[in-house]
Amino acid sequence: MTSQHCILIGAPVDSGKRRAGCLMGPDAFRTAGLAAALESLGHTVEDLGNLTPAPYAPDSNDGLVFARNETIGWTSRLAQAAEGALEGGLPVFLGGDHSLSLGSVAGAANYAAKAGRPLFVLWLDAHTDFHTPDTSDSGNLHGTPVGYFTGRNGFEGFPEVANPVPQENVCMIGLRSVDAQERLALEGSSIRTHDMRHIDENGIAGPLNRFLEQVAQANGMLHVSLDVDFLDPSVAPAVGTTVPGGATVREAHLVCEILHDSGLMTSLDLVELNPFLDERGRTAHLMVDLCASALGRRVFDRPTRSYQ
Ligand code: HAR
Ligand code: MN
Ligand code: MN
Ligand code: MN
Repeated sequence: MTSQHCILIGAPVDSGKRRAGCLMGPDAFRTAGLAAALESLGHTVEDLGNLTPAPYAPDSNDGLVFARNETIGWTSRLAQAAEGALEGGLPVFLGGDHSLSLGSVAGAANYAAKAGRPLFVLWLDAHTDFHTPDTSDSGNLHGTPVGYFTGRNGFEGFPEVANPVPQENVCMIGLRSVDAQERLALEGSSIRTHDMRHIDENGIAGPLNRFLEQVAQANGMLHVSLDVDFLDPSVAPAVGTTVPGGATVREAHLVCEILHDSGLMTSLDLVELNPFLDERGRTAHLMVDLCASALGRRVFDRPTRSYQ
């Protein structure tokens, strides 16, 4: 197994929605033993501690969009951090809510552009997060990262997206809560969407393997964004936006095991963990176990699949 240098980046972002608690996520991941789990797999681990947002104007919160300026501050700091960390290893962003991915993906895209490689994004989530600030009914910016990094209009005042991720490079798996405006926008897009019915009928490995073939053929970099609510709430209760009917523990591990075997993942977000809602740390531990699977934990060795 190839040893990697894992760079843990705490991103206690809590501005992406109104229910507080994701700011405790990074320390919950640490408490659940993330660094030790990765070291036990032979990787080196560097923990950069927790980031803070770039300076931002106070939010008045008198309009619909919640904590817009604070999220802008986080976006610029996280983009910088992602671009910098990719020089030295595999960044693992410890969220924080999903608005952190406005920055982590935009930064990864800047790095990929410098490296002359295309960036691909695997979005593991109950939600598509494809809103813009104009289309969102809730005004919660954790529902907008895919809209932002694919270059949709409506993000005035946010850092410019220098290298938008092409829609055909985005694959979503686990979907079961999509707003009308998102559905409309997705229908006119080339983003690949796999809802839970598709997974029920066909299994989760097929769509993932097809996407990974595409990444490999393009010599792409691959950012993986794992939202806690990808999982079924019965096994992962510590999230503010539970949606029944999510991925099982084994489906999620299989995704992570296949990701590891592909050797393609170059950065990872662990997002939306709200430790305030957890039951004795079980969600934090499950997310740590999934991260370990994505970095090579397995029961027995099996031949590595080739994507070339
Ligand atoms: N689509 C809804 C909204 O925009 C819910 C978004 C929830 N997003 C997350 N991350 N929890 O996926 O408000
Ligand atoms: Mn490995
Ligand atoms: Mn999400
Ligand atoms: Mn979600």
